[in-house]
Amino acid sequence: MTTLAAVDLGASSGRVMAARVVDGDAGPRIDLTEAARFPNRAVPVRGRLHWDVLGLWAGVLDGLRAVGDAAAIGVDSWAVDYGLLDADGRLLGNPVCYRDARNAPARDRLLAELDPANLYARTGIQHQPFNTVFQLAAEDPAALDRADRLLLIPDLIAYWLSGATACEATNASTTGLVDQGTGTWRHELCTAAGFRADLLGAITPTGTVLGPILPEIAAATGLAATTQVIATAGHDTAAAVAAVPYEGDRAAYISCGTWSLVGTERATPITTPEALAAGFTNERGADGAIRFLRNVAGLWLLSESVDTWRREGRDVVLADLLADAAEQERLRSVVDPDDPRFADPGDMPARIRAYCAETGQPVPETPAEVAACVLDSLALAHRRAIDALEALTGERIDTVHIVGGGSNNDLLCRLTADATGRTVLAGPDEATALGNALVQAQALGLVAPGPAARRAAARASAQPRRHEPQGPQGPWLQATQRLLGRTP
Ligand code: LRH
Repeated sequence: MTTLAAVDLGASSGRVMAARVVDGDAGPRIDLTEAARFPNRAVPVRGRLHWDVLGLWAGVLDGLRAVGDAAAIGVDSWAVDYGLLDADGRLLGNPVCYRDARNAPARDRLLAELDPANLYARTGIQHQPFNTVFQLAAEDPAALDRADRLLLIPDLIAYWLSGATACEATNASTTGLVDQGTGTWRHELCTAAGFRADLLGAITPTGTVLGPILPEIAAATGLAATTQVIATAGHDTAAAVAAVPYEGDRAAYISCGTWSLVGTERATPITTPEALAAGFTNERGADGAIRFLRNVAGLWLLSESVDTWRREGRDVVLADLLADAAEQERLRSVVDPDDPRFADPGDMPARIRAYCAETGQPVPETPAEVAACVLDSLALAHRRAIDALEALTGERIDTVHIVGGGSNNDLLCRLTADATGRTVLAGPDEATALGNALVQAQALGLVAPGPAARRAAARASAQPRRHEPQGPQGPWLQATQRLLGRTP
């Protein structure tokens, strides 16, 4: 039995999982146990939202100490964000959070210069304000002058662990700077965004063994000096998609947490004007396949609501809130979770109420009413994305795999089954850590190469829960039309 450490950093928490590769009857599988979990949140300082990356680093070291013994370590995190290093490898300030307000004007400026449809055809990446290319266009020029190297968050942690600078491929694809055909940097986009292309190193294939941990890390964690650091699928969504336990064809995934990433995997990208208009992106998967998906603002709306209520001094217990939300009248009022007003941190219940008032719907007052509105709306947004997926790919979808933390939310899974009229298979909840570990296991030869062997190991590691759709489709269809017709 070999133990691997999967470091998974999310927007609201980080964790270090001990992943044991076990040879079972159904072939190799991975048993996960949590070694450490620590909170994460964006911190506003002088009008800018930052990540406390050193706090996360301390959590990673604590977690590795708790794992105690590991053959290898892989790190994944949310996409697009980065740290800048000087020529001595020192971090030039706290990374800025992708939700910072600086990005949208920079995006609009760059899109006015670069034809949006043409940019989409080149990179395959949807024009989200937080794409690294737009963040860099908004970056302080003095910091860019002083910088010698840019590292995306998982690559930064891997650098601190190993001393090796990498730029792992799945996460690199989210920057909006990579050519979707060749998989290499498009230097003219660096110039357009106003930074030197040599800040970016060569793109590192997913699964590359970067080298052993530094002696100081071995001393700090008690891990053996031979512990290898592996460039696993560094984009958390790519790691989660790598662990979807598909049972057959015609399946889509929803990697559900802060975001709901709704998509399928394909051999080729779709960069038509229709795909651009429908909000779809073409990111790279662990095996180089395309993750054709749409970002839906996910449980962020609920977690920000809960934070607001707690700040107001209310004692909110999530399980009770969800039980109460399940009892509410369905589809009483719905919002478009992707409305830009919900993107920034803040008083989400007030924004939801304002949206409902502006669109002439009943205004949800109690936490249970707000939670019901959010979950109905998310289920509807899932439906909208799945319908668009079918239309854009021309392929039917019968089954929807919900993986990630949101797969533990039975109400959301049930509502998604009802709203989409499709079977929902829920779990694994730790799909990201599982995918992270599976890619490491393949790099070490513990699981055979290729997607088929990895999927078999994912299936052997997880037993999804099945939700069949209940009730008529009519109300969901009408609510979808109502939502689209009433978007303020
Ligand atoms: C989910 C995620 C998503 C990105 C967003 C910035 O954690 O990585 O895939 O679009 O964060």
